[in-house]
Amino acid sequence: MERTFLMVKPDGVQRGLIGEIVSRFEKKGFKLIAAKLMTVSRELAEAHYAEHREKPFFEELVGFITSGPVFAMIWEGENVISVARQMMGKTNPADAAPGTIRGDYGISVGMNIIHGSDSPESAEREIKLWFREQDQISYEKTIDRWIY
Ligand code: RTP
Ligand code: MG
Repeated sequence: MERTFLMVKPDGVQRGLIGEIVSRFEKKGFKLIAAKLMTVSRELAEAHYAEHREKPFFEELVGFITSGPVFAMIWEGENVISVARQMMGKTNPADAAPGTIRGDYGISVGMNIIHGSDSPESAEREIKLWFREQDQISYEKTIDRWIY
């Protein structure tokens, strides 16, 4: 079963959106594998956003993600990587459809509430970067037979 890395960014935590965001993925039928509230070091932020190192917004991005606690999560389910991206909406909340997380709660591209892995390769890399193996919980949910 596929897994993805999702993170409520500092703006989402400050605005009290952790519960709302967790609730959306729970209700969809995905399974929570790991979660933690944490502050992000500059080192971790730079590693996480390494693909954007040369971009003009890199400093702003690292500054933002280290500016307050984030809520990091691993979620599991069929096609969870692409479906979670759809549930998040487009990167710029101005382009994100109503009904998506960024479409419903975001205004600016710099503070767009949530991060989600954009491919299987990113998901594997990010899960390893953010969580230890022993903090990822494998368990049965009996409701799964009503989902799959
Ligand atoms: P994320 O990685 O945070 O989940 O967002 P994403 O895949 O939708 O977008 P990505 O292209 O990976 O960009 C990472 C974050 O950089 C900020 N950004 N700012 N000022 C700008 O033009 C600009 N472009 C991107 C956004 O906060 C985006 O989430
Ligand atoms: Mg991205």
